[in-house]
Amino acid sequence: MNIVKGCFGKTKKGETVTKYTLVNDHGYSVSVLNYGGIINEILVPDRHGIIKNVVLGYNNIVDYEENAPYFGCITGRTAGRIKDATFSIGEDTYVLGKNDGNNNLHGGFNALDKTIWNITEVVEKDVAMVSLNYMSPHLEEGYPGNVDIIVSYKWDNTNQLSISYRATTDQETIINLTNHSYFNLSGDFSTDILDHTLQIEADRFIQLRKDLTPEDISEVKDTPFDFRVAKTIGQDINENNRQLMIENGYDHPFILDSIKRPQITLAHERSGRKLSITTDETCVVCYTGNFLNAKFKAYDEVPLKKSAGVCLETQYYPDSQNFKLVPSKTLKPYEAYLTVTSYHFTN
Ligand code: G6D
Repeated sequence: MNIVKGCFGKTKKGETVTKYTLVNDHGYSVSVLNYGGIINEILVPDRHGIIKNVVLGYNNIVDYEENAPYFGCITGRTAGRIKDATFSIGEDTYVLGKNDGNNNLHGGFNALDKTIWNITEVVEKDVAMVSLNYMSPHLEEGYPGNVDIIVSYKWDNTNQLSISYRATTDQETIINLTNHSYFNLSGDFSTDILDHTLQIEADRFIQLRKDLTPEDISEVKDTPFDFRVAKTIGQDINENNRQLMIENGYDHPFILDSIKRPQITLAHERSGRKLSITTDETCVVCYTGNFLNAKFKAYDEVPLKKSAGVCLETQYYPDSQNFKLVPSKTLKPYEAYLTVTSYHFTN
């Protein structure tokens, strides 16, 4: 195991962006930036041992700062949308940035995806890890509490990437973190992921309003949202279904089965690459890159098409303070927020 550091560039504010590449003994690697905790590359083999990068991203910081739909980033303080960009805790109401119409998306205008994180490195015999730390001050982007956040990326010799999210606060607050990587297991970003097979152990999903905030809970049975048996993402994506039509594809939280592991499996038949995701979280948002288009050029050269990548964002119920059909969840001063999601790549 090894960690290779390299300069990735400087932000508009002149902050140095460093790339940390975690390399295992097989030569397969995960690269992470201190800017936004972005997963910049994941290099894993196909069935013939050919190594390709399987996540969308850029090889320059300007594009990440100015033209990135959350490629690979730590997302928060709250992943997803907060209706009307407001929430209450007890008698107190908090107002967040309205960076998505009338709602807050992914923590606001200058959220964790645009933050410079302090990184520490650990290399052991079978594990390489980077831990990213950031102290988010009280009322940053409108959220209460001085919140100390640690996100760790651990890469090992079985090609498993484990992401742990930890946080503590000095005042009751809300926090719901995820990673927003776009996977394309073919490694060819000129293609889309409609040929990937996906299995999600979820009997229910969350229906969204037209403004994409959580509205209702529905069974997946007899709908295009039934991924309990593996099927290609493209099989039902163009069905005449209201939820698919308002979202221009899948962009929905799935409520995960609490027993079966791994809960999510993504596979690409032609290359033989497979991704198995195991999480202690309640939901996964499956977003099929519905708004990707040629203005996004992966790694400076490949103009993307719609659905060039699929996001599988594990998290708690989105907007649980406002979405009354799920238990609301806050972080209190005497508690610790801790959640772990593992991504196991096989071929
Ligand atoms: C769109 O609705 C989707 C989100 O789910 C996604 O995270 C974002 O694009 C990148 O707003």
